[in-house]
Order: sequence, then structure tokens, then C-alpha cells
Amino acid sequence: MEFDAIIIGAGFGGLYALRHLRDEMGLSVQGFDGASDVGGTWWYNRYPGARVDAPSSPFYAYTFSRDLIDEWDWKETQSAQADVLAYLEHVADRFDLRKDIQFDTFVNDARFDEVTQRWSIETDHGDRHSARFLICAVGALFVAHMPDYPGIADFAGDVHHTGRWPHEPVSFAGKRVGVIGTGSSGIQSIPEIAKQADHVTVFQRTPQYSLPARNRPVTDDERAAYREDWDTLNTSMRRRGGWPFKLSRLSHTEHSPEERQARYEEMWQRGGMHLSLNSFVGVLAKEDLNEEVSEFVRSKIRETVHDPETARKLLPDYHFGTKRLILDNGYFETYNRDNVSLVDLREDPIESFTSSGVRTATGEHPIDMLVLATGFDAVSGSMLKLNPKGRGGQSLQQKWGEGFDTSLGMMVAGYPNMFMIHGPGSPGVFFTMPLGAELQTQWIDSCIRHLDDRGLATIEATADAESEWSAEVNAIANRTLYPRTNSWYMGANVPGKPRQFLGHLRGSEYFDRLSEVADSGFDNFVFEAPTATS
Ligand code: N01
Repeated sequence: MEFDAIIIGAGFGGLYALRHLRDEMGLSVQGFDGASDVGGTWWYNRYPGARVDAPSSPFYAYTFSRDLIDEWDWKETQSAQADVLAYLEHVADRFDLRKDIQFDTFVNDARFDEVTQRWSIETDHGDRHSARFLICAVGALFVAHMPDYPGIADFAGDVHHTGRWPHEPVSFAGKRVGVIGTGSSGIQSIPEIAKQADHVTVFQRTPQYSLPARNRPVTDDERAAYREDWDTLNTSMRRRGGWPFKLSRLSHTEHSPEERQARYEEMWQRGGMHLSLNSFVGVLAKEDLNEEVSEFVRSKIRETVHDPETARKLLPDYHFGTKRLILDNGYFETYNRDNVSLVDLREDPIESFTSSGVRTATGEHPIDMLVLATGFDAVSGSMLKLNPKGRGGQSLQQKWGEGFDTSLGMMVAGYPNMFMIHGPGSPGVFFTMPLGAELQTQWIDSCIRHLDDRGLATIEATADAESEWSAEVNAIANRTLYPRTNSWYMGANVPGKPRQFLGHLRGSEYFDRLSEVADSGFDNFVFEAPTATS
């Protein structure tokens, strides 16, 4: 069938794009998703303990509809996966989105036809469709990263990756569970698994900074207050790159060591991201300040974990906050349980798997179930899996062989009329979603109107614009400590992946850039008139 736009993905980004392009712009739109229902990452990541890893309510939500703000009651300050998924199901019902999404359908191929100036796609059911615009809302954290330890395929027990968690309940009762990975997914799930399992063995490669989430119910008064102040909060979210909170302007050099420690303690007690964002200016950029905050968190770990040897293994030694910060609900306390043990893979690496356990340098760890909390081929992975073919049949895997060049994190030279939501070089997964997805979609709206007003067929990024954008993204990242750490932000978690900072760290500047580019008439982009056959 032929459409104006095809949208791949039915998570936060894809659902909003569908609603906007169909209902606000009057386009014919078809969505596709490999999952069986809406939700995207929230449909897949249903491991025990899964929550938004930020103080979320009510800001990890759409802003476009005042009715949605008024009618949806967020339950907790840090929303659980089931609540976020229920919210997205409600959005799908309220705006009647499901009727234009084909679920259980992966798009296997997408290619641009230079003659018709249209995108053709083929699904895993063998159906073919075409559209003038291709919107890739394929998720920044979708392609699961699987470790390839020798013998892992021979392990006879159940194996679950947190990002592909089964929909039927998983029971840990009476089981010895091995967990590999201590990022957000591991740190959120380990305390929950430990409550049920006979024994949990955590295989840790890098100890992590994790801050207390201090999750609690949202009160009726808080709900009333944010609804009353919504217009102001909404403006602040736009100005501050996604979250409405004012940040501390305090300089650490103007405070004594004792005052600084008191401030860290206050932020720790407030929980959430406060220690990072709100203690003093520049925690993620100034080495001396960062080291002091790092040491503060290490002191909290030593204080919390009773066994000194386990505490030692849990002490992170990289710059605080330069891997994605984690908010936990009792992670370090979990190591005080008798049924939890920690293997430090830097001292005692995994050598192989057997059918019944994990063999490390010092011995065998018998397990009945393996949980892989080993993360994702983040940001670029889902686009590379889709692997669209642009001008001259060039595949994205060829184009991105040495780096993930984009313009604005949304368009790629050689791929006309193809847009990415939260692509490499955009701030999506860092802080700005879902607002970032809304603003990116509104930018796509401006592109389409620009084309239609002028009788043009396509818009396309240029290689020069990509180079400029990469330089801008890297310059911002290089003013911080982030690039010094091996993290998925840097593509360092996947062997062989090009090292490159994958996101734009200044959400509000990014939002301004989107507006400036649209207002400039899409300076730096190139256009094509319709061909005779388009
Ligand atoms: O993945 P990660 P994640 N052998 O890449 C380890 C978002 N998220 O799924 O640090 C042994 O952070 C790896 O070790 P190292 C959030 O943005 C959101 O936890 O690379 N270990 C690390 O400990 C988050 O940042 C929510 O040395 C191996 C872990 O596995 C992002 O998703 C919830 C290994 C992977 O940590 C990714 O989080 C959860 C190997 N071969 C996540 N390979 C919500 O908001 C990897 N590791 C709901």
C-alpha cells in the first residue's frame, strides 16, 4: 500500500509521530512494530524492578495534550515499568492509534527509490509498502548486547536478557541465579531477584555509582500543584532541555570542605539525580569536584555494605556520572543479605560456561538461571539493524562503518526524507525524552510543510552539515569528563563499535537549534524537485 509516511516503532517517539502526522497534519500514516502492542522499550524491558531511571513523574510523559496531563494520575515519583506501559496504552486508546499500527511485524528492508522519490519497505510477513517519508522511531536502547563467553550456549538453565524479558512471570524461587551486568538494568533487578531466589551471584565487570532513588507515592497535593503550574513547568522543560528543575548555581570553590560535604549529604538524602545536578556547578566537568563527589559516594557504599571485602569490590573508580547514573531502591543494601554474593570479574574473570554454571579463574559458580543485564548496542544499533538503503543503494551499515554521522541527530546524507527520532547526535536518551521526541516530530512537520509549500519532493542532509554537527556534538562532550570513561554513551560497551560520543549533551541548546534551522528555511539541507515519475 502507499502512504504519506511510514513510522517504524510504537514507543514514545513513534506513537507521538503517528498522532501528530495523522491527526495534526492530515497525512496517511502507517506504523509498524515488531512487538505485539504499543510501548517500545517499555514493552520489552519488563524485568523485575524496572523503573524510569530518573525522577520521572509527571515529566517523563507527553506534553502535547493538556487533557492527558489532567486525566493521568502518576502513582510514584519514579514510575514503574507497568505504569509507564499503562500510560502508553491509555494514550493509544485515547487517540485511537492502534488502528494504524501493524504489530508483530518487523520491517526487514527499507530502500529509497531515486526515481519515484519514495521509500519502499518490506516486512517479515513479506508485505511491501511505500511512503514519501520514513520515520525511524526504532528505539535508542533496543538491540540487546549479548556476551559471547565460551560455552554460554551450552548453559542448560533458563537465560533471560533484561531487555527481552518474558511476558509470562519468571519465578526465581528455589533457584541459584547468576546475574551478569551492573548497569541500570542489573542494579534495578538484583534487589528484586534476591528477595525470591535461593542465591544470587552477581558477576560485576565495573563497579557503579548508584544513587538512592527515594521513590515514594505522588501525593494528591503534588498532583494538584503540578496541574495548576503546568504551563510554567512546560515552559521550563522546554528551556531546560527536558526537565523543569532549576539547577544549583553554587560554585564549589566558594565553599569550605565541610560545607561541601554537608551539601553532598543533603543532596544524597533528597535522592534522585540531585547529587549530580544540584550540588555544585560542574560535577561532570571539573575533575577535582568530580573526584570529591566520587569519594562521597564511595564513602556511602563503605558505610552501607557490611562486609569490607564486598564493599571494596563495589567501589567505582571512574569519574562519577560519566556512565549513565543509576537510581536504585536498596541496591548496595542487597549485598548484606546472606543469599547474595559478588564476583569481581576484573580480579576473577569468566573463563567459560558449563551446562550448570560459570567457571571463573578461581573456580566454578553453580547456577540454575542466568540473567543477562548486559545492555544494548545503544543509539546506533537499532538503525543499523534496520539498515536502510539510501541513494545508490548504499546501506546504512556501509555509510556508518566508521562513525555515526548525522545532521541534528535526525537526518543522514544520502537518505532523503528519512528521519530518526533519538538518532546518534541527538539528546534523546540523555535527558530530553519524551519532550525531545515531540520537538523532533514538530521539526519533521516543519520540513514537510516547507517541501509542500514550495512544491519540492525531498529534503536531505549534506555531508558538510554532518561534519559540522559531529564537531559540535564532540566539542560539547569534550568540555566534560564523559569521553574519558568506557560507557555505552561512547559506544565502548560493544566490541568493535566505533568510539564516538553518541548524544548531544545540551538539550535546551539542541531544542533551540531545531527551531533555528527550521526558521532559517533549513539552511544546510538540500532539496530536490519532483521527478517526472514521482
Ligand atoms: O546496560 P548498561 P543497562 N561481561 O550498558 C556489563 C537505560 N535503562 O541495560 O560497565 C561482563 O548500562 C557492563 O559492564 P561495563 C539507561 O539509560 C533505562 O543496565 O561495560 N559484563 C555493565 O555493567 C541505561 O543506562 C531504564 O564494564 C558485561 C552492564 O553489563 C541503559 O538503558 C532501565 C559484559 C550493562 O550496563 C542501559 O542500561 C534500565 C560482559 N561481556 C536501563 N558486557 C529505565 O528507565 C556488558 N557487561 C526503565
